[in-house]
Amino acid sequence: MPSLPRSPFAFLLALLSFLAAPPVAAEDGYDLWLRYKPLPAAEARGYLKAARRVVTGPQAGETIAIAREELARGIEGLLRRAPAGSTRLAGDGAIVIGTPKDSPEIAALDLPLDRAGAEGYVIRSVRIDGRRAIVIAANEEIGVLYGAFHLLRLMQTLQPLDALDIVERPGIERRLLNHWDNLDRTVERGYAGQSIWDWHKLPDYIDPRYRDYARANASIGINGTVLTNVNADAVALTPAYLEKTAALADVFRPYGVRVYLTARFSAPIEIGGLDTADPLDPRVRAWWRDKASEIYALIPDFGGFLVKANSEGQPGPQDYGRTHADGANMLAEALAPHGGVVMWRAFVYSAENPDDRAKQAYDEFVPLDGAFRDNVLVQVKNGPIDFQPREPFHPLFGAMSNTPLALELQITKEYLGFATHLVYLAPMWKETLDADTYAAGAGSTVAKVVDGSLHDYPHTAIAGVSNIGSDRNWTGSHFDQANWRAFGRLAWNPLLSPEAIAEEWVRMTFSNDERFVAPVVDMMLGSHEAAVDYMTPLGLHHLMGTGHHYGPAPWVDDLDRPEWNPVYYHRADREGVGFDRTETGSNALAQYAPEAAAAFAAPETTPEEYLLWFHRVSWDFEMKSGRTLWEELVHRYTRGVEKVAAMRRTWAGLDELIDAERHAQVAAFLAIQEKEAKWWRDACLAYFQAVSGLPFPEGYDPPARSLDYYKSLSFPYAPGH
Ligand code: GCV
Repeated sequence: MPSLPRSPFAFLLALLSFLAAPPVAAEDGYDLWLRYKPLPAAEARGYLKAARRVVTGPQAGETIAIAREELARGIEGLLRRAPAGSTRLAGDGAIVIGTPKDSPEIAALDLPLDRAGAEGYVIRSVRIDGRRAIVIAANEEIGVLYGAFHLLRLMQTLQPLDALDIVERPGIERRLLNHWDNLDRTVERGYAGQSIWDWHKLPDYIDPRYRDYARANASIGINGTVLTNVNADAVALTPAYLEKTAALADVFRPYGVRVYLTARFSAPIEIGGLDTADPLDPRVRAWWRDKASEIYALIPDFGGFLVKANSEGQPGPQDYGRTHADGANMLAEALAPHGGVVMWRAFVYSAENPDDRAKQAYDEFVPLDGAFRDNVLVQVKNGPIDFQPREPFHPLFGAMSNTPLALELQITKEYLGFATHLVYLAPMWKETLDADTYAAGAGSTVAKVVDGSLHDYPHTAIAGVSNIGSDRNWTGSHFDQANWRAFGRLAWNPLLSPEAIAEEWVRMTFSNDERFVAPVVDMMLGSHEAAVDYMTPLGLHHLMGTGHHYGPAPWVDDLDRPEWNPVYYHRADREGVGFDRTETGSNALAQYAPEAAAAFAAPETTPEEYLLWFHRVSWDFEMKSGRTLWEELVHRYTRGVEKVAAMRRTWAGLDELIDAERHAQVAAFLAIQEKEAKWWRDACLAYFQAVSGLPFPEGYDPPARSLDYYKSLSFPYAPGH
């Protein structure tokens, strides 16, 4: 217990200092990274010299007005100064914002706006009529808003504001969230409450959250959102629902966020009264053309359709003996006159096809390369199976030089511990973006395929399956906000480092206190590898519980479709474990360019994190550590649990540096994560031990419970399913 000061004077001093430094106020996470809490006094004073007033031109439109308000809000919060808005310069310290069309000051400056494109911006320290100012200039209003958020980020993260000389433009044209939100407000693979779209009350009630959602997205450069689940409902395309979508589009428009919808392929039958959805039937084509016109009459900047077809039970062109290209092109033709695009998903695999599931998308789509209309993008998940904790990059990225490929990432953590596990996903996404496809020689990274620089695509896109819901903190956990932000930041610039993104997020979301920033960034950077260790180390994959994907179930072998069973993926038996995808097995390896495949060709030279993805090896296979494969498996599972325990300890020691409310929730979630990491470890090792018949290596605790116990657990109400 702390000792009380002895003299009354000392007591008074202690009391005064306590009152002068009130505890950090509780926060519920609603403000995300846009908190604008007061900066330390010295920095705030310095910034006020450079940024005390916002100046807009006389013709400024709605988006510039939003940028002005945002800057004003930032200055007021961060610098504790009510900023004077103005259309005139008056002394030093103005932030002059606008485009050459609406701001005479900006038009008169010689700025490199040709390098900023339609959505980019220039931020510069300048002198105007002898007065020191900062300009945020862009070709279009949305660039001004993006630039305003950039300037605020500099202040929020305590960067210098003198001598600014920044030119930014996004690397990818369409940076989209994909909501897997259903019209009844359930969210497929959603762990943050209900859907934020309150369809029933739309279009008459506009929840203020919609604007905050658009604002948050604009702050990280996300410029589109697919509102509905890819397991689509045709009702979303009925007139009543299009009106609702139009109401959302109206809210999002000034923030540069366009709406898209998923198109159910059988909609012409379900809501159109036709008896077919055959893409070559003229009546079907006419129906989609009319539907597109109806949509654009309500939403002139509608982005287009996202389609899941002939996949996991969804209808599609193959129901009529047609190809994916036939289906996509029909929709593309309907959207083309209005400027819309089709994003056609390559996530296909079939129960009737006995070949390795990992090969099926490539086999179906590569023969169609070049057969798609200009306004079609084929949307490909990062890996060939399904958002596993670790997958090698999808071979389609190296094989479709004549078709724009969009990259689909999953922000929601379906296979990575739902909302309660702290797993920062940027390092995983970077592995895909940086992977070399060798499509056009060395250096043909997935990032260069996706951003169009390798094949000069007419359109480029990247999609993140949203983790947003109605929870007060938006994403179900405070740390999952970092994944939303990281997706936006990488979509804007795929070259950014996970570390830089984590650091700015920590500073903006929690604190600039170095005692907090460094350990938390470290925790985040190690968190993905920790999850891989305690869930699916060494290239194992799809060991999750049936349907809901919560927790371990490597023993499942009785589901209808072979590839729904974990045993299909790990193939463990007395002799060994792993999926042989070399030429002695499924030969999925042949779908990669020879230079890329070479890295995975032999078990001895394959990076160990992909070993069991590509190879089946015996339990006594010697690993780089000198351990046998079995010992290494035990080691990695154990290491994963230890890493989570270490994250917990780190976090516990940071309690005085941030508000108690958020600290407590993160601490509680880390406790859940540690418990579940242990469960993963014990259940998987109990199973693999039973299969291999090997003794538990010395120095490692055996599983806490019997294999039968782990098998008996059931989760009928796990969320998101
Ligand atoms: C939207 C996985 C998920 C499904 C999801 C599907 C897809 O299979 O478990 O919930 O469905 O991927 O991406 O279409």
